[in-house]
Amino acid sequence: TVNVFIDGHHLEVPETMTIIEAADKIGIYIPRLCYHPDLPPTGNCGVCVVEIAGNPTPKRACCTPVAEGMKIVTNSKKLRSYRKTVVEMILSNHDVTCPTCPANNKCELQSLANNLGVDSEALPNILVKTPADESSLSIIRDTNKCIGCGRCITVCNEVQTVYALTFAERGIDTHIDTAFSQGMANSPCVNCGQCTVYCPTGALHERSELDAVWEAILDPEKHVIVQEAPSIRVSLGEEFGMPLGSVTPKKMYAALRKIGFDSVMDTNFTADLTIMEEGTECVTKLKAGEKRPLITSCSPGWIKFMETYYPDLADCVSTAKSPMSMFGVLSKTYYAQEKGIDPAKIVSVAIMPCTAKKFEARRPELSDSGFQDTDYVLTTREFIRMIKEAGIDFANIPDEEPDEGMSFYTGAGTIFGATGGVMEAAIRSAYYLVTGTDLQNVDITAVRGLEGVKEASVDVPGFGKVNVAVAHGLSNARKVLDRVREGLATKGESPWHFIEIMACPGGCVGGGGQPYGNDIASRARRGLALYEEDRNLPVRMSHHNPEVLKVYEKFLGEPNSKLALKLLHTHYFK
Ligand code: HC1
Repeated sequence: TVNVFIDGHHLEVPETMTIIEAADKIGIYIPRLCYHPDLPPTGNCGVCVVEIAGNPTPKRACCTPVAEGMKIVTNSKKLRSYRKTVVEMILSNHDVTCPTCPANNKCELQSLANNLGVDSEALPNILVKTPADESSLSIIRDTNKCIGCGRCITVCNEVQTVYALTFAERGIDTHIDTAFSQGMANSPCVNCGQCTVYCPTGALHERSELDAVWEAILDPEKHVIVQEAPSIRVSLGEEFGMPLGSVTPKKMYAALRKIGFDSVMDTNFTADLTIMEEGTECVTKLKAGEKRPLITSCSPGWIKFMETYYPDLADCVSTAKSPMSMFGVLSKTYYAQEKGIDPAKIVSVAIMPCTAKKFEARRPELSDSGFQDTDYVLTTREFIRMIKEAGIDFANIPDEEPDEGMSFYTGAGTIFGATGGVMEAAIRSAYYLVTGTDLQNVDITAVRGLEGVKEASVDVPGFGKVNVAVAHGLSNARKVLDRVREGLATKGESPWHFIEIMACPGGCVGGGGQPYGNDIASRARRGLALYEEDRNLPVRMSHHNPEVLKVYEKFLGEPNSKLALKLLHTHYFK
């Protein structure tokens, strides 16, 4: 450790720390723009400059390590003037249309300019506007709002190892771009949207489908059914003044009904159904002594990543559709039939923490109902806008129940939203499917938490050890997949029987469509909230979900039946 003095405060910190980390540790906030504590620093913007005794020029706190005896000043006339100049230069080349920007009130540049007293009206604006990249079904990249901080590049290349974005050209012409300016849709982008999470401005955001959903709701000819992903219920409260990690499914249903959806159901129901289908597929493979692993299929960012970087493992991916897509197809078949509604009049809307779900919904494979199974996907952020637009006081809206039919869920369904949750839910039911008895302790804690790769071995009587692995964030997925490849090549078998992969760090609670301020600490808190809900639910295993059993009884027959395979399974091959 070393002794440093920040604004006169003495502290002892590891010598590997940077000045900004040391200051954060004692609650001294150094203004910053390109720096984010979740990401390695790039030192691009120069806002976080500090004065160090004995150094004639200020240093960037994000990439200057502490040293023994260092005396640091974080706030002085000179520093305020430097910071203001940097922000003024950025703003004079920025599309300053804040009131209508998707990041309004959440924009880090906006709040920094405000804090520093920058008068944007008085600045010359030299921006030469260029059209936004709207090629992607999920993500819009508006370079007029880009400040060149490089966070999107860092998260895309280092955390996700997707390599869709890069710095292009040199000197004053340097800018962020896709390879050969071909647009996001023609890049390796997997639509995970982590770039939209870490973008400090509105340069990267989801393609909004809000207007189309409002239009459907207001059309008396349409029957609009809505589903909400597991992680939504633990992410809404934070935007409405409730504590981070508040569990609010019943306020969510009430808000959806007030907005005007005709039928309010729940994705968690089809999460349970997914376990029945995927669990059955897994048990069949285990019994057959399959040497290749079964890998979960519900994260669309992961599916596209597989298609791009690991197509040789495509046959290992479960054929079960994601819970969202199972819901979509059932809404236009089972539900339409039960309610006597013409499926052509049904508009199926999904509220997801995920930008890649917008891409998934439009995959041509996912139209087994005879229509596009899921019509529109709104991110959590879009749903929040919708709640605000409708003037709903979310924190105080009285709780309501969902509609019946496709809404009952178990604890297993709700933990899908946290990394390891799908695996834990699957183990709870796979055990039952093999042994015919329920697990005594359903808490599979070895697969919980934010460790990048988690492994466990489960003893299944009559079968033996089942080895499982869980990876979240695509750089972690690579570690697992490379070992699978190696195992298959050298020993003819995978080290694990069953693998869960989620594209986003933390799982869906950290999805690319989650509320602004979606850092690792918030993801951890939301994940814990899902486990808390699981603990408090009366049913915790998918195979005991009464509505799921009813769908099998009335419509599908049994798991992996001919109809179930037709409607609930697919093959993702590029
Ligand atoms: Fe997810 Fe899933 S858990 S993929 O993370 O399997 O998006 O929350 O809805 O489909 O259920 C997302 C979350 C979500 C699906 C489920």
